Amino acid sequence: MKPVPPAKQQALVARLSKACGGAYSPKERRKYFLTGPQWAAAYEGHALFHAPTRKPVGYEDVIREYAKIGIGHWTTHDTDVIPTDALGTARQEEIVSGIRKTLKKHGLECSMVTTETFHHAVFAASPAAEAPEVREYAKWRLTNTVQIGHDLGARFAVYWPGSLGYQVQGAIEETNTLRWYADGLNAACDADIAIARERGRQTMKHCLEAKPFEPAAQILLPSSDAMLAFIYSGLLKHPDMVGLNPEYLHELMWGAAVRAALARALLCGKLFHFDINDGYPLKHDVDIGVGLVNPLDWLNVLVLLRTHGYEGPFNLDYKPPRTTSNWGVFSVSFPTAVDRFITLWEMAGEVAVDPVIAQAYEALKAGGGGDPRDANSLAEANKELLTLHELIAHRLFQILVGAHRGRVFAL
Ligand code: GCO
Ligand code: MN
Ligand code: MN
Repeated sequence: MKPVPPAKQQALVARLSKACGGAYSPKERRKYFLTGPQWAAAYEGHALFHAPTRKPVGYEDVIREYAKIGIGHWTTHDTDVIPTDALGTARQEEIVSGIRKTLKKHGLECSMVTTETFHHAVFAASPAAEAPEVREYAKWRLTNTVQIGHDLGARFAVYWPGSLGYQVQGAIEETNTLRWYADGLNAACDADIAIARERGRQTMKHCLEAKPFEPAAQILLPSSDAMLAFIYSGLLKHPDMVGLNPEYLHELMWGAAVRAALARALLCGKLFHFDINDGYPLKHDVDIGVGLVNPLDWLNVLVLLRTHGYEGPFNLDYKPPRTTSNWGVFSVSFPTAVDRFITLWEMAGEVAVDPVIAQAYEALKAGGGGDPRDANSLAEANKELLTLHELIAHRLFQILVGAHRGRVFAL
């Protein structure tokens, strides 16, 4: 094949993406509580070892393109849209009112706001630094974000304390740092209660997001489970207002079974929000689009969430790869991520009503009888039934590849 000239490349990608088929309509996509982060679409492809490969994109473009795709909700960090120096000034009000207008114009809602407490040099020693003035500043940032959230009608606030940790051991005293971090969250919840009362609105759901590695070398709250312990530690003034925003990849990164991590959050009533993406265990935070690495695991995750009636947001917190162009972000990356999610969600519905799986679970729960005081008799009584575990896994694979609907390969 001859080289494809740059002017013809978009048309080629568009033709091949059409050839993939299976795209849902924007109307169908809007039925799901899918939320699109400003920072995900605006990610320029940069990293420690990478120069940017894409041009900056502002909120107007992101919101307009999300609307076209059928992503009905938008999420943002404070500094994704407001320069640090403009926070709390009249410029903030102007920007927030511009965002409100743009959202309205395109029929989108802002569902979640989050505070950037990791990028700026002021947070070099985390938002819970030793210096009381830095902590005062962090509290102000968190409460300012809560106010922006109310201004934009958001129902969720997310906190990712990735800088809460250390590079060298002994430099900080962990119990102090955690207490100081709790003070910041308490200030955010208090501000929320006051603003909600004043404006006749509901308070927000405050969601903690864990990541086991990066950017601190050692992280004080590295997993969703650590955060549950923190919520119930007695340090929080309003533990009922605080829950979790697990991220699929962040649990997988430390080698967890993501589904089990989510199950523990569900049991505590703390699964408030969910960041969806994909990647590999024991690697850095590659933030790949949902379903591209672990579709079978994803199917299982969604079976669990459907079974338990999870109704919170699915936040598309991934990073379009550096090899995708600015045009490709909105024409390929986001629509295909959304469509894989919806397909997996539908498959999870099929798992829930699959007669093979239903009968297998029922039989397993009925058990094989036997004498409850006799280990050998119990083992014998259940021996053949337990083969169903592997059969269930095979059936899930069949549902993933469509074999349950008659899709066949050469037999
Ligand atoms: C990551 C994190 C972030 C957070 C975001 C919200 O992957 O590095 O998930 O994307 O979700 O900062 O606070
Ligand atoms: Mn991540
Ligand atoms: Mn995330």
